[in-house]
Amino acid sequence: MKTFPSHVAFLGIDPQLTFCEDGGLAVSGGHQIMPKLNELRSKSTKGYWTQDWHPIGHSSFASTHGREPFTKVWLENGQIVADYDDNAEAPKNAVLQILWPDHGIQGTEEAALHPILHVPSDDMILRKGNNPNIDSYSCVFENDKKTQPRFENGMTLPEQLREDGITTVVMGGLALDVCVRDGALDLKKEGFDVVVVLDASAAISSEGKMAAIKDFLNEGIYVCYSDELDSYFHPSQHAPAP
Ligand code: VGL
Ligand code: ZN
Repeated sequence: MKTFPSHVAFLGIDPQLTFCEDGGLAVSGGHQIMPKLNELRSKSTKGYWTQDWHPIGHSSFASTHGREPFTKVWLENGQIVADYDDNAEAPKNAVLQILWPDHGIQGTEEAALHPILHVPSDDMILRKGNNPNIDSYSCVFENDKKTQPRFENGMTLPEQLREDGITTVVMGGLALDVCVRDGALDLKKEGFDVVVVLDASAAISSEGKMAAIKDFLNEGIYVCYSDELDSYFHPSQHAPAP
């Protein structure tokens, strides 16, 4: 097995039971990506993970507002100020929120990283979604696009990656069309090379998956399957072009 060069790190996004079949916010195909994440992790010297980590009654939960899951609303300081309407202007200072079923509740069994994952003890885990009033999809910015999730040591993910000499991130996880998408786009904006591995990710919807891939390609993010990574990182072993 070939390993990644030392400037390349593995990043696993929210690979939690809560996003797998039978979890609070079940993504179909969730369990099946876990062996792929193990394989990618084993190819990298450095590993980073994120964990969706919400308090009970989080403002992103439909139940908090007595609403149906998957409705779209405008939130201000965690309170609904309007329903989302395709034709209406965005209320000032409000953040668009899809209301989710309860998921990723701090300390619950289903919020833990998936039990089949091999997570070396010095890997770093970034918990996000702690603030009851702000949802947090990306591993770089919360959904207000201002505040940043931080490791226990106080560092943001881009700061930690730079300190660790990482320039390229190979990522996968759940959900491809929400947290993987937003994290990949923000890491690219921060100047990292980003590779999203499709067979190590699963999406909430197929429309969302296609839209995310379109965004990745527009922004210069690489999209591939796990069996393509060896030739990507070790191009000298490519067959010569015809
Ligand atoms: C996620 C919706 C809500 C994710 C987290 O990890 O993709 N999606 N919270
Ligand atoms: Zn969440």
